[in-house]
Amino acid sequence: SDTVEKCMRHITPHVESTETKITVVGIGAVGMGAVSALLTQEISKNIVLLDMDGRKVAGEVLDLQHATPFLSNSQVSGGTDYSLSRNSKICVVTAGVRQQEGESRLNLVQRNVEVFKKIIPPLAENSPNCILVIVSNPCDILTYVAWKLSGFPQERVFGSGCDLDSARFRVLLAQKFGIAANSVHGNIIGEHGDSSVAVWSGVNIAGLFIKDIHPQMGLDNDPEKFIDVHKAVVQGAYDVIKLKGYTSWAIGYAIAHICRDILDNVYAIHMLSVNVKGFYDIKDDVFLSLPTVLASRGIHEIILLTLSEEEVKKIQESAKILWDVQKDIVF
Ligand code: 6V0
Repeated sequence: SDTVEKCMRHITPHVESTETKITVVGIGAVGMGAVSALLTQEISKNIVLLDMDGRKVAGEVLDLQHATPFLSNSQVSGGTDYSLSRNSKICVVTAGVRQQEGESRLNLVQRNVEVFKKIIPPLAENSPNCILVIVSNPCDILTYVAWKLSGFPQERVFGSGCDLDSARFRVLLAQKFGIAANSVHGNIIGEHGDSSVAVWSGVNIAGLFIKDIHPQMGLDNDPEKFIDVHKAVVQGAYDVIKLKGYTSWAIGYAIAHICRDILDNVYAIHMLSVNVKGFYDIKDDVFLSLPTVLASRGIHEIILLTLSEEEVKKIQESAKILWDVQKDIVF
C-alpha cells in the first residue's frame, strides 16, 4: 500500500525460511497436538498445515497466526494445496480415518491406503528430499505404503512406531519405582499395536538391570506381574480413546521430539518403524520398530539389539501378522 511504501524502502526480496520447514498433513487431534508441541517448543519456524477440510484448516491456521507474537514469530500457513509444502525438511502424515472405540489398528488398513494415495505422491513431488514421518494407523503398514508410494530411500521414510509405546512403558515403570520417567530405560519394539514386544532384558535403572534382580520379570508366572505393565502399554491408546475420544498430547510430543532430533542432527535413539527385512531372519519388506539412530538425513543406524529367543520369535510373529495384511493391499 501507499503507506507501507512511504514507511520503508525494500532492499532485499522476501524469502521463505525452509531450514526448519515442517508440513503436517492431517490436522485432527494428532496433527494439532504435534503442531502445538512443535510451535511451543520452537522446533520449527515454518509450519504448514494441510488437510482435505479447507474450512477447518483455514480456521486452525488463522487461530495459530493470532498466536504468532507468543511463539517467537514462527510462521504458520496452510490449506488444501500441496504446493504450500514445497521444500519441507520433514513431512509428518497424521491424516486418516481414526480408530474407532475397540477397533484394531489393522482394520483401518485399506481405508487409509486410499487416503495415502492422495497424500504421499504430491508430498514427494513438492519436497523430493524431505523425511516422511508416518503416524497414521496402522502405522507400520502405512509406513510401508508411504515408502512404496514415495519411491524414497528407506532412511527417509519411517513411522513414529513404538516411540510412543516406549514412552508409555517408561512412564508406567517409573510410577512403579517412584522415579522420573526419563531415568527409566526400557523399550517396546515390533508392531505399534497389539503385538508389540517389551524388551524386558533391557529394562534398567542407572545401569541396574531389573531382570538380574528379578528374573521372572515379564513372564506369566511373575508374582509381581510386571507383564501387566506391557498390557497397560498396549491398552493405553484404547483407554485414552475410551475416555476422551482420541489421543493427542503424548503422540503430539512424540512427533515433535522426533522432528527436533532430525533438525538438530543429534544422532539420538528413537524406537521408529523401519524396514526390517534382513533383521532377525525376516524375509519380507515389513516395517517394525527397532532402536534407530536418527540424524538430519533420516535413519542413520539401526541398533542390533541382543534379544532372547522368545523376543525374536515375537518379532517374527509380528512381521508375519503385518505381511499377511500387507500382501493383500491394493495399490
Ligand atoms: P482425526 O481427528 O479424525 O483427524 C484426521 C484428519 O485427517 C482430519 O482432519 C481429516 O480431515 C484429515 N484427512 C482425512 N483424509 C485426508 C486426506 N485425504 N487428505 C488430507 N487430510 C485428510 O484423527 P486423529 O488426529 O485422532 O488421528 C489421526 C491418525 O493418527 C489416525 O490414523 C490414528 O489412528 C493415528 N494415531 C497414531 C498414533 C501413533 O502412535 N502412530 C497415535 C495416535 C493416533
